[in-house]
Amino acid sequence: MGKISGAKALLEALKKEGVSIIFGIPGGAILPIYDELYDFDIRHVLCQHEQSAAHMADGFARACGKPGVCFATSGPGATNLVTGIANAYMDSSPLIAVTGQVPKSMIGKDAFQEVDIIGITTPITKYNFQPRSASEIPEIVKKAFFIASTGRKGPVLIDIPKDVQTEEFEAEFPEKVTIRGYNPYKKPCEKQINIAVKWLASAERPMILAGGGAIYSEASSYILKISEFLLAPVATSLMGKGVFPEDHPLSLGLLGMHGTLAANKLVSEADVLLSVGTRFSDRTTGKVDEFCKEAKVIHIDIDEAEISKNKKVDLAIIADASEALKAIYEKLINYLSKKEETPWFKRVKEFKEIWEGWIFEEESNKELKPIPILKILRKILPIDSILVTEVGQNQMWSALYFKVFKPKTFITSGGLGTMGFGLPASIGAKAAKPDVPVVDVAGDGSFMMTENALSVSVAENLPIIAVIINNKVLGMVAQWQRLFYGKRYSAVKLDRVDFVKLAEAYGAHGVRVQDLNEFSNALKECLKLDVASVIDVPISPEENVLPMVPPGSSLEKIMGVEKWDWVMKKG
Ligand SMILES: Cc1ncc(C[n+]2csc(CCOP(=O)(O)OP(=O)(O)O)c2C)c(N)n1
Repeated sequence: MGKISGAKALLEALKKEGVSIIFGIPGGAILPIYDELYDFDIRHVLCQHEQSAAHMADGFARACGKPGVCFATSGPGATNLVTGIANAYMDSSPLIAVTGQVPKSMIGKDAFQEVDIIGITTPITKYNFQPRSASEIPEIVKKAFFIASTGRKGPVLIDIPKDVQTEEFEAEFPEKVTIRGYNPYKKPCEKQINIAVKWLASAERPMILAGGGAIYSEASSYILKISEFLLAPVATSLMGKGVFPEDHPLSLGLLGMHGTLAANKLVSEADVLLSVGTRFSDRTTGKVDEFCKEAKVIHIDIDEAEISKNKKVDLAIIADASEALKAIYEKLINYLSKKEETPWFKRVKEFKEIWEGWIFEEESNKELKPIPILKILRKILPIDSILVTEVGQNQMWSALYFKVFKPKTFITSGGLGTMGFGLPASIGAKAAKPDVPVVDVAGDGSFMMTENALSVSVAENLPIIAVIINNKVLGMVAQWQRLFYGKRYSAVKLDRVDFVKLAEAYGAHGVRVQDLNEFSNALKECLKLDVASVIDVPISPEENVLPMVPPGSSLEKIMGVEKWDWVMKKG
């Protein structure tokens, strides 16, 4: 190939990894790379803030499974990426962040726009690199993609000093890399599979808990097979939403602080829990000492560090979830015959009927309220549409009441809970899946955190629909103040922005609706547009997300389900 610069080598290497889109903002320390980009056949999406660039790359990755790429300059550009990188790290999303750095000779001298981004991101990346010569770049890029997209996925940062970007070298691009001590392809151990099969086969009340790892490992089909074979109901963590079709008779929906009545109640009745790719976060387990006390817990995870970190488990299978479930299923079907109608399944049906009867009963009026808003969204959006959320009540209403049928069609900031994630992540998801509608369900507070990404959506022709469930407060904080702090509403009132005018200022379509009919019509209208749109949906600031398990309580202490006391006691 002859001599090329480090900058060009970076872009060539990214192309070889199949990168077709990059989200970023240029600046002095990354200018050689942007100069090369001028001649490159890679789409660059110019963002308004690096946090959004990282969330866009993250949203892209979650929608299509391939690593997303973002660029930033040194110093403030790099530090602005930090929230986005931490967000991707907490949710195991594959992300490649490339930052410019001051020249090598100036590192450590408090040079203009110098920051130790390697030091800063060490705890929030799966790995990070700083090439000291251009010749290292091809191998580093290959390694970065390998690390980001294998095993437990996650963000990798490459920080490139400016003089390394301009240095010329005789480039060679490796086809493959190996990394000492890093073996992401873990096969399930047969002995452990046998034990799991024995336990599951003899369980009277088996249950499956699936998390984000099950989505990343494409384990859906085996979860479905095992669930149907054993009549084992499936609950998911927030990150696992979509791995099991939520209209299935064995779907219990979300488990945890804002889980469904069925999932939270039945998990403590299960006698064997098969948990797949979930980290037993406190939001999922409630008080962990009380979580699923009666059951033998099997934990399948690719990351050994997760085993018994939060929940002490009885059997660990450290392996790719899909492979482990395939092995379990194939043994199970030789071991026993498919279960038909069990008392446990009857109980599942009973709980589900109560739950669905409540949330899906016809609304008697047209008032804008969270549940019917989510119901309308589900009714109108095609099945493949991607729903992204912000953080707060909007997120939990979506998780509870918007049924998802396919993996990768529900995108949310589960681990870090980053307000401002949704809008840029939805733009990234739209870039990954241009042919499906992408809707960001937002709270007014979250939306304002990265609202300038709307201009990116318009300028770059990546149209999304933002549905702002506008309660004019920091709703989830207000809910906690209402329920746990005696209604002392400290620092939660918003109502500062006209979102219709704001949308118009960015060149987007803006509309405010007054009732459910208007909302339906506005949504249908926006789906026909090829520009970003914002639907402002005013609701009462008093709405709560219920049911809810108070923080630190066991999952059985569900608030907001008093009318089903009788069924709770029966168990
Ligand atoms: C960046 C960030 N800052 C603060 C918080 C704490 N927080 C969690 S939910 C919430 C309120 C969210 O309000 P809004 O976006 O309006 O959504 P709502 O709860 O009203 O649906 C806040 C402030 C957070 N999660 N993220």
